[in-house]
Amino acid sequence: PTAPPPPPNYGVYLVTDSTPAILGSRDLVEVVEAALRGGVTCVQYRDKTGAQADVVATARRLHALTQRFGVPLLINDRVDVAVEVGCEGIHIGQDDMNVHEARKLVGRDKIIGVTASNADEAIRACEDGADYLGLGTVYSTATKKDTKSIIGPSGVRAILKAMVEAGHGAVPAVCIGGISNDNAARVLAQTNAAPAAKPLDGVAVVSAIIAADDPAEAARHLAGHIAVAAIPLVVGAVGRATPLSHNMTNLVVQNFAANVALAVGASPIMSNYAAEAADLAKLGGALVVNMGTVTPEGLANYKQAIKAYNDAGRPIILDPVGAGATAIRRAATAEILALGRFAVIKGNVAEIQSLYGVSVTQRGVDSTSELSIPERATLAAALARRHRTVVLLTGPTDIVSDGARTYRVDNGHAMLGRVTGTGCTLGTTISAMVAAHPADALLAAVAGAAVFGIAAQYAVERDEVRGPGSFVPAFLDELYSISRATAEGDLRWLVLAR
Ligand code: 3NM
Ligand code: MG
Repeated sequence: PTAPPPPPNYGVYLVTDSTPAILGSRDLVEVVEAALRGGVTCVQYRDKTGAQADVVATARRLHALTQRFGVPLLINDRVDVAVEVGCEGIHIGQDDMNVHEARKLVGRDKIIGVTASNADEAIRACEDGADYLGLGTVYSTATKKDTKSIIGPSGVRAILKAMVEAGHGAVPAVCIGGISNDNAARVLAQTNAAPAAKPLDGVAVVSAIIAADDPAEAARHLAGHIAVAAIPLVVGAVGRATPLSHNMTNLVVQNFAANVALAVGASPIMSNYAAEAADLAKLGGALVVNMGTVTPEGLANYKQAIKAYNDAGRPIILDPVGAGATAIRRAATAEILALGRFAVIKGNVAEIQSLYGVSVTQRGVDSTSELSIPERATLAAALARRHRTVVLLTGPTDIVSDGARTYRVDNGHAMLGRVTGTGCTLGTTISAMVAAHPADALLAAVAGAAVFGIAAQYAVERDEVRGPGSFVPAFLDELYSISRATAEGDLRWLVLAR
């Protein structure tokens, strides 16, 4: 089944600059390619002065590249170039063509972004049908000398608030101007600080990437800041929504999974009877299909529930426990993968390899593989691309990938492997995060994996924890208190490795 194309992701938004002062003597397309490898999610080609034929030629090369990465290409100002190249849209400033004129030229389906430096401009752009806004100038910058007002993070926040009050809270927004790897985390924290009306969807940069010695590494850093900034937003959304976490799971973990769901702020229901799924799918939650104990009856129930959640447009987390262990499980997972769409597929290396079609021998349902981290990242990204999903590949380092963006989360503790059901309850945790933050299942999964792993780290440090038995209650306590603190924006505990 083919999923609808994902909405544009403005998280790490690259604006290009071809001037020698910023690009140097490098080839723009090569620099953008490196940036895309590092995790850039949206590219705006900005060349105010180049000759039309040159700009069109470069735009075509950039478009071939961004299409390979599944990332939108927008053209700054030069609407005719966008129309000629057929790329995904345009970005216009207050001094450029107005939105109505531009819309007539590019058509309904293209993206139109608009720069705004105050609430009036932002609201007018939204009313005119802008698809997203660039808010700035945040800090003065050598990249654009004719900037009008320097508004800082507080100015960005005021515009976001005005957008929500005017009923345009759903229009994505990024900020621009002087954002660097040194200040991105602070800008995001200040802009999104509680009570934030609406968080930023990303940051737009020119020199932080184009002028960097290593554009891929610079993009990777920025992507890390975006992910860390998303964690309190995701966990806070769980706390506010108390989303249903519907678990179709195995006998061993039902109680533990329900307690984990409660600890992270979700509302668990453990129901393996799929006739209920159509009603439950209407409640705004997410479904966990955990194939820990596969039976013919169970498989029929999974299939019915998956259809119900897909029909309702609600996310499903697939946990193909022991996928490669037996012929029965291989066949069952193949059947399920062909049948439905999944927001996240979570598994250890052997399970993910099995789903990808690598023949593996798996002992029991425990993880045994020895793949290196780059090999794991490649595997996760490949499976994610094939099924248009997010893959969470668990291990001492968790890998989370949507095929374009790949994160590693190094939180966790070996004690998680000495207790049954921690993998399964991670699936439950992810279901809560994705239910509350469906717009970006990748960052929701990163947030879930990070919070889960950090709770384990904190639990083992407690005096009373002497082994697996005392670990479990301590882990639940930490998960509970970390989720609450995170929802309130307290990130002091957070150690997220990129
Ligand atoms: N537009 P850097 S500031 C292209 O405020 C652009 O609208 C801005 O470059 C605006 O990331 C800007 O190198 C340049 O500071 C941003
Ligand atoms: Mg402009």
